Amino acid sequence: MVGSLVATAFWAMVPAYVPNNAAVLAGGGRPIDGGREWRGARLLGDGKTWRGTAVGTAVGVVVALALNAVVDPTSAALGVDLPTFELRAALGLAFGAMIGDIGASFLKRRSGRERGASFPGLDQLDFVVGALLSALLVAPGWTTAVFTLPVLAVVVVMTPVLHVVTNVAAYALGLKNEPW
Ligand code: CTP
Ligand code: K
Ligand code: MG
Repeated sequence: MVGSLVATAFWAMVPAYVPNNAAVLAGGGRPIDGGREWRGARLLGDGKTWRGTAVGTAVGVVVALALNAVVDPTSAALGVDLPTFELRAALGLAFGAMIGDIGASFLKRRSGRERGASFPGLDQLDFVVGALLSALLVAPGWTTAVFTLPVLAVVVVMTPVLHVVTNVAAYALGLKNEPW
């Protein structure tokens, strides 16, 4: 029961988990805000780039399509009925994750936090809120069918744990400047 919830929650969130990590590897180039400031601080900062956002979104969608290709054998192996991603849902999850992260940077700059500063809570869940809201917007039927309340509850508990672990690992590997 709990195992199948965790498997479903993780599977359904992979297209939202991948983009931010892909952006870390792909980042660089022109910042989205073009260097512009608002009320004495950068609008978003140099950590939110066009390339990181585009590559992150694309990688999230490609990974969702790859999961679709193996959904039947994986479901059979785990004994869980894992969801197939509608293309719109995959796009919503991946792009929404990036938008959530960008929104968090906007809030960080408004609250005087420099690029790279941590904002506990927001850092771990910004992309979850962005991904789920945008998936709900573009693929409402799919999103409400997959993200039932128990699955949502698992996502909210599991995601911060996975976020901390992957970011500490990326920092230890020298891929990221801060361990959050
Ligand atoms: N990145 C990017 N475009 C995005 C998101 C991330 O290019 N939309 C890249 C940037 O190189 C960024 C790195 O991924 O520095 C790490 O992402 P993140 O921790 O979200 O950004 P920070 O640099 O910490 O900036 P902020 O304080 O605004 O979160
Ligand atoms: K972030
Ligand atoms: Mg950061």
